[in-house]
Amino acid sequence: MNEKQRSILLDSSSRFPPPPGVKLSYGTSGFRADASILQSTVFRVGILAALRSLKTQSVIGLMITASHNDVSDNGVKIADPSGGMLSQAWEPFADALANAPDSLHLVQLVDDFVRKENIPFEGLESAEILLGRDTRPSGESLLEAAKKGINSIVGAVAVDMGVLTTPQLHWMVRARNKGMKATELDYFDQLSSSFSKLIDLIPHGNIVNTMDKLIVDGANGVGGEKLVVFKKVLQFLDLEIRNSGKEGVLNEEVGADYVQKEKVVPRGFAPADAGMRCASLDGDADRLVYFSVIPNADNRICLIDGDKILSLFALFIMEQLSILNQNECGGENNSYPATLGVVQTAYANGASTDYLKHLGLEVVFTPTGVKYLHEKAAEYDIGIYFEANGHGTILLSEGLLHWLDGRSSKPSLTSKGSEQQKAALRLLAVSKLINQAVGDALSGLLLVEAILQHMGWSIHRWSELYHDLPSRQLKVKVVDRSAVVTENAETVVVRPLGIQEAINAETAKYPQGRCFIRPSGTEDVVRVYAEASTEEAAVNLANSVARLVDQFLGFGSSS
Ligand code: G16
Repeated sequence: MNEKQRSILLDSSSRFPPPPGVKLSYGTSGFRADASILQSTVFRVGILAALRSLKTQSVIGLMITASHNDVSDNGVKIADPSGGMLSQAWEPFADALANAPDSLHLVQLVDDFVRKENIPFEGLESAEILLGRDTRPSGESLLEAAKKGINSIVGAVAVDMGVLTTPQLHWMVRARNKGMKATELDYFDQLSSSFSKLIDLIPHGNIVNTMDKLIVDGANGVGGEKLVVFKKVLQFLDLEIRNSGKEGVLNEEVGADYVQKEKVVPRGFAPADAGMRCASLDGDADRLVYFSVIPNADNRICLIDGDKILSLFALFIMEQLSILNQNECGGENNSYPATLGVVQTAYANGASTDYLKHLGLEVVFTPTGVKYLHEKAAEYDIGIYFEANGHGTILLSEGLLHWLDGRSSKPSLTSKGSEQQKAALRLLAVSKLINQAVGDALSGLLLVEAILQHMGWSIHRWSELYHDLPSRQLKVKVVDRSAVVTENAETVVVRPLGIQEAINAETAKYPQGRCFIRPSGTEDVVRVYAEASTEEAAVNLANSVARLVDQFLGFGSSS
């Protein structure tokens, strides 16, 4: 690092001292904490983003959001050139940078890392970082801190894209690096035109619920705001948007996280909505769940979670692949034997996994966190991944897309207007509609709507695909959540010693019992998930295991 760069870094970082006594970790999805202590962290992630852009010679994204967390929290994460999450290989550097005690240590860390990674750093190279933030009040000043961090690397330019959903920013980074146009208008254009294409390709006679209204809970966040704008250009969908941020508090008894965990109606919905098709976005619109209000049932809902969205997507993709696997004379067509796989986490309801396996699908498990699921799904020609909380997408390989649109050297598809060609066009439209960078509630919602219309299904028909096993999730506050170490995709606890045996003994008391604990990567809690044959049993199992967590990990109260 030359002298000029060193002195700029020393000077700027001395204005962003880290909060004393706080240790942060990059976590499931970037750094998250109370917004009041994040200035220094966000400034430093700005530096990291600039280095990542220099290293990859590509556009990088930096998003200020704490998604489903309380409005008083905030966070920061990086989008890599592909639009996906920051390479895991850089996470230790992110942790070290965020926790460097002072400017001198910070400059030393950057210097060492630049050498180790061979980052071009002569002050001649350029770097570009797209910045986005959600609607949290703290976002504006944190974004300024990020800009200061970026500007302290010579040659780096910060481009403020304004208030965005997290998936919009990921989409823009990906689009920019592919040489495509990448404004919000381009995003809406691509989504609405591919949605219209899917609707055009619906077999005659199937369209039954085109006129049915979909009611969306926007979590009082950015997703609701964006949908209000998007609705104006969207055809073939009757949308009513509630909790769009005008009145209520972000994520407070609204949004996908609340609906999925509590299984009750969010604010703004009433018994009069019983039977309607409803959907809920989370605070930064990267998660989506559906629900319907149960009539006369004390605010309870019939939840359609990420597992069931995954199942719907899988059925549609399988249908298209099976059409493609036949030739026009009804024989087999193996010119492109596409691989299809689905990825879940331990939170997936056991009934969903059984259902997917019963369909003949390959189901694999990873730890929680889109970064793990996405990586696994990318191993297939078509990889569908979803967390039960509604975070997921479908990835389609370049090889498959080339074949579908006739660019590959393999024998191509059959004649214009054939069923095979329509199936190919549907998959191509899916690849444009569903976000290829990350889970995206807006694009996921449009795909669900298109598939329901394609199938001619109501929300009730969809929900009947299988019946969830009763489940319960709890959070337990502990002294130090990092004391919990898990393995086997978070299904087994190896630290503290003895707790797994105690969990096993408790679980064995319940028919169809399944239970695990894991430290959250976004909140300062240990999470408990329990499943059993009845509602009461699932609740009892979760409560007993929460008590075990208290006993083993210090004091605390489960909620
Ligand atoms: C983030 C991650 C998700 C994860 C969720 C909860 O979602 O992107 O993959 O499921 O956090 O993680 P944890 O249980 O570790 O707190 P979001 O919507 O908050 O960005």
